[in-house]
Amino acid sequence: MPNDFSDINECEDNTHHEDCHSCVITEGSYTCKCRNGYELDPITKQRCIDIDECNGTKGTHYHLDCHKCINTIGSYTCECDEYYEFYPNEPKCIDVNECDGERGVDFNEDCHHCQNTSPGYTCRCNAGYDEDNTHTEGNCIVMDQRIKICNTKRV
Ligand SMILES: [Ca+2]
Ligand SMILES: [Ca+2]
Repeated sequence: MPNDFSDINECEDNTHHEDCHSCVITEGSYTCKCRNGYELDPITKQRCIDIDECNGTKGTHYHLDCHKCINTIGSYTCECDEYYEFYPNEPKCIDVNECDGERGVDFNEDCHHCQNTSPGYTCRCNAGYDEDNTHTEGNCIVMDQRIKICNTKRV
């Protein structure tokens, strides 16, 4: 007698869903294993759908240092606050070291000794100057000429 309940192997026949990353045969059907950043569609269990990490909890589903989470297919990316930059190896924001940059471009031209802080930077000044570190971008100002101040800063 021939075997009546012919179990079609959707994985071998390539009839499984195209969004099924790794087809796994089950009794009478199939399910899928999904790559990182995807989860099994809870309804059909036969395809992989993107996880919206940004819908989850900061520090759990997306990085604690991700300022503004933006979902992408298979992953997510971040927008960073001012004075921070996106760290490409991990989806998070890191402080910009302005002091590594160019005087008058990345930090104030009048800042004598730039010290990186997070965020921004502070300045240590030569004798005869006041340190103005009331802003995120520190600066040195000639004593008693506080009007002159700041903002020879980057564009
Ligand atoms: Ca995603
Ligand atoms: Ca900084």
